[in-house]
Amino acid sequence: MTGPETVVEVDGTVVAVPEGASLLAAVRAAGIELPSLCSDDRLSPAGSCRTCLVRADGRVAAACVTPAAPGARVETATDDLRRLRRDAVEVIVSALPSRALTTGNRSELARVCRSLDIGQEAARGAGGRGGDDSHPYVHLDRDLCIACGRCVRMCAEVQGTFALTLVGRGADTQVAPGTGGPWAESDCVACGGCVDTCPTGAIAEPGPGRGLTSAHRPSATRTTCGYCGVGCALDVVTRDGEVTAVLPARDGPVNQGHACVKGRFAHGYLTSPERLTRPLLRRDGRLEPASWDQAIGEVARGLRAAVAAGGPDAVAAISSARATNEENYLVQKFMRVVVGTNNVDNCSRLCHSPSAAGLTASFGLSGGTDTFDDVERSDCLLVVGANPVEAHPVVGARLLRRVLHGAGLVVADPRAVGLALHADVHLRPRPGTNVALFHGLAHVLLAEDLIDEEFLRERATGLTELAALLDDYPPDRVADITGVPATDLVAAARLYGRARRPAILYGLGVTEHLHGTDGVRSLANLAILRGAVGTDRGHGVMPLRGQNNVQGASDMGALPDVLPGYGRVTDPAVRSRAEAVWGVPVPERPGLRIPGMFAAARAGELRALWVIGEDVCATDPDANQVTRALDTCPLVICDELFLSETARHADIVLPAASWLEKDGTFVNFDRRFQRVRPAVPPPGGTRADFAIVHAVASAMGTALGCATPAEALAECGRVAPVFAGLTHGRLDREGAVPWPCPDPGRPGEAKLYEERFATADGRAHLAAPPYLPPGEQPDDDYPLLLVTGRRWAHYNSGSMTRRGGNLTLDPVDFLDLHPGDALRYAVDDGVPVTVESRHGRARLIARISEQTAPGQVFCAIHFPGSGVNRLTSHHADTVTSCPEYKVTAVRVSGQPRRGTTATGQWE
Ligand SMILES: Nc1nc2c(c(=O)[nH]1)N[C@H]1C(S)=C(S)[C@@H](COP(=O)(O)OP(=O)(O)OC[C@H]3O[C@@H](n4cnc5c(=O)[nH]c(N)nc54)[C@H](O)[C@@H]3O)O[C@H]1N2
Ligand SMILES: Nc1nc2c(c(=O)[nH]1)N[C@H]1C(S)=C(S)[C@@H](COP(=O)(O)OP(=O)(O)OC[C@H]3O[C@@H](n4cnc5c(=O)[nH]c(N)nc54)[C@H](O)[C@@H]3O)O[C@H]1N2
Ligand SMILES: [Mo]
Repeated sequence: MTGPETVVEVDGTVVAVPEGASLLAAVRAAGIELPSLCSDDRLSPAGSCRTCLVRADGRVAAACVTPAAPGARVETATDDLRRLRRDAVEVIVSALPSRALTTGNRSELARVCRSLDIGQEAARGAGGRGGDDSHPYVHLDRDLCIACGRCVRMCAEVQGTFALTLVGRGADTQVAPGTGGPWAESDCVACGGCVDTCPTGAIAEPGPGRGLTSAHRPSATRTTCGYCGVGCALDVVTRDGEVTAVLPARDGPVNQGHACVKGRFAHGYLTSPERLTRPLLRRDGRLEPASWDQAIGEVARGLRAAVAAGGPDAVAAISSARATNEENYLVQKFMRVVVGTNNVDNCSRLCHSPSAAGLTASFGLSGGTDTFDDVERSDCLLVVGANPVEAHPVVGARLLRRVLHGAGLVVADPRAVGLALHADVHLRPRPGTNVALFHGLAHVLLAEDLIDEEFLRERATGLTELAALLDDYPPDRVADITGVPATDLVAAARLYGRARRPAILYGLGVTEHLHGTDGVRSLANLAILRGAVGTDRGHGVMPLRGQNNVQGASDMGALPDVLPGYGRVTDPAVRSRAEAVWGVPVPERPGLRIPGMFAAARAGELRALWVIGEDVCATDPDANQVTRALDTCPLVICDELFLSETARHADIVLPAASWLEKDGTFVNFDRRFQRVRPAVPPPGGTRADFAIVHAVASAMGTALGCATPAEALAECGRVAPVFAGLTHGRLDREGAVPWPCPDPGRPGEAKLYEERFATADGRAHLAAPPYLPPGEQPDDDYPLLLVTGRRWAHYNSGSMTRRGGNLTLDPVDFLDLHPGDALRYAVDDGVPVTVESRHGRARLIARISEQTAPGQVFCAIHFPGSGVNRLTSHHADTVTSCPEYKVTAVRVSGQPRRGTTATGQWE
């Protein structure tokens, strides 16, 4: 235990609990279980059910709401207390229908009744209140509601959605969605928190998982979520080789008993009839089933032929940020060792490659600077170009909780995203103007002396150049460039500058721009100016990295210019360390980045492309050109779960296992390695990417070594000293370990740079890039600015979330536009619209909303059929080639409903 303690005596046993803990915690610490139907450790206590009565220093009290006073003497076991508690439970039960206590019922209430010997006959309620089964994942049986309020508190305090309320009076009080209508139409975002806390099963997941909650500690497989980069620990319950329920782990280091709609519920894809279960080979223009032997043989033959015709650099691979570290390690090893090329990349290219480049240049390492646990304790959060409420919901909820408890919040996002509603200042820059915005904030920090001079003197470089540049970015000029009022800019800079421990979190709104790396660096400047990185005066700069394992895919060296651990391929010392382990020379010329691979394919220079778990035809920009590249490339191999847009253009499709079916590790957004374990066997006919890469290597006559994922991680630690302390065994024991972790006997480094920065001179580097405009600007032909991004219910290409209940939650692909623009371009709410850019055309459904600013429209990327990435351009970050997904000039034309004219006026 850390921190001050309180010592109390419970039934004669002396126990110590953290100061401020409740009597209930003390009773539990003494190993005694009490019923406590309105209590959940994740929530503030309510004290409403009166089932946890104890006697403290002579007075009867509800243990859950009574703080443990130092030296208190607590009694729990006297006959009168037992009777009081039993009576309280009996009163609650008497109002419920008998099905509340059926045999085999898994609810907390049923367990409590069993322990108190309360039989089913005690449940004498008439029932008849009805239910709500409108929602795919959350069903309500009103008869079982005991109005304990746990669901309401879970939704408010942990999830921060405030979707639920208690309605009715007295014995008739029950939970209901706050919006009054059916659950499916409420504000519920299906995090599953209410399901997990409900003690009676009134709120439950339909189907075989009904009644299972994390409180049961059922026999389950502990794994790490395979959707986004938060890294939630999940317990997967199975029966007969199928997933019954996915429960949030209470001891999950990041999620702490919480989850979101994807990890918790979106596993229906596993058993989708569309799941690929046999390899496919293109014959006479059509993809036809083949055996694994045939398919692997074809891959090996095709790759050998490509090398024979064009040399090793005529082959390229896109590795998967959805796949494990060990798979990524193996893919890059295969490319370097078997093929002999550095042509390997991963979707970090499309996402946070500017973070990797920018953070490395500013601080030395390619990752967030602090642990999220610290960031969450900050007193001022600056959240920039990120929408964690939808894209990293568990992190979004933890941030919101912090803000509701008093932390300052500045949100910088052109759209009114979820967190902006709670912000002290919401800056709404024009998309593509971040660098000017950040310089504006830095200007105010300097002008108002909100900087840490000692830190700048001792631990940073570049102040003179930056200060000179910032002269050109006074608030008024920045207001002109960004559209952000100067007063808001000043207010935001003061909040950040005056906070005791400010923290920066950011997302793709910073990186996916023509000048994304400049954006990251000028954002990092703020933390450096303020001395809020590598010190106890702030919590640094944290990219909210996207895919479950995008940090790991890059850490493992699935990148064209670096080997595992980020040593440059051009550095002979780095190569020779890898060569010593791999036993072959490593090619020294950096390989192609993803856009370069497509360009080489279109130019006829790339002869084979292996795409592993990335739907490039749907998610890479300027999709028409991507498709052309694949169609020109003589051999395209695709490892997939489904016949994705990319798979349709492949010559060989290999059916792959997914995260719930395989073994390995992922690295989450704050650099924590965590174990991934198979909860169910891969469907017959599929193979893990790990096995596929091994099979191809052997068919090409090379044994890659590291036969198991555990061996692959251990080998990676020999190539890359920063991972040398990490093994599966250690992670099995410790749960999560952050890198850098060079030593098996020492903890990894959660907070970086406390002594020195990892740059060559040990200092943080301020950068002074001038603001340069985005690649596209609106004009008369394309007057609107399209921003693309994410929505809560779907994940990226949607290949997994569209195959299950999430599709009911979010069935169509919307284009959000401002009411003024809707009027101007004669677009009605709910009608199909055509969106055109200089590069292509997409079809979406208009949704009129003030979430987007006038002149801007927004859509997501979750329905490839709509063609959103046919609109996006070839413009990309000048340093890293990360696409400028956030700025595309478009025009919109709708089909006005009857009653409007082309000018939007009512007839
Ligand atoms: N539900 C869900 N969750 C996901 C994903 C998903 O598809 N669905 N994908 C995962 C992946 S791969 C990633 S990378 C992350 C992404 O997570 P985020 O980075 O949070 O996601 P986005 O919605 O792409 O973009 C974030 C915000 O940037 C804003 N923005 C656009 N242009 C600018 C600008 O010029 N300046 C500023 N300041 N802001 C701007 C947009 O309005 C948007 O709200 O999410 C991960 N989590
Ligand atoms: N317009 C626009 N486009 C964008 C973005 C944007 O903001 N705007 N964001 C970009 C970003 S940040 C990203 S990360 C990309 C994401 O783009 P993608 O990586 O293409 O998207 P995903 O849907 O996550 O997954 C890719 C495929 O992997 C398959 N898959 C899942 N798990 C596995 C596995 O274990 N093995 C194998 N072999 N396959 C698997 C899935 O079925 C899916 O088809 O999209 C980018 N595209
Ligand atoms: Mo991403």
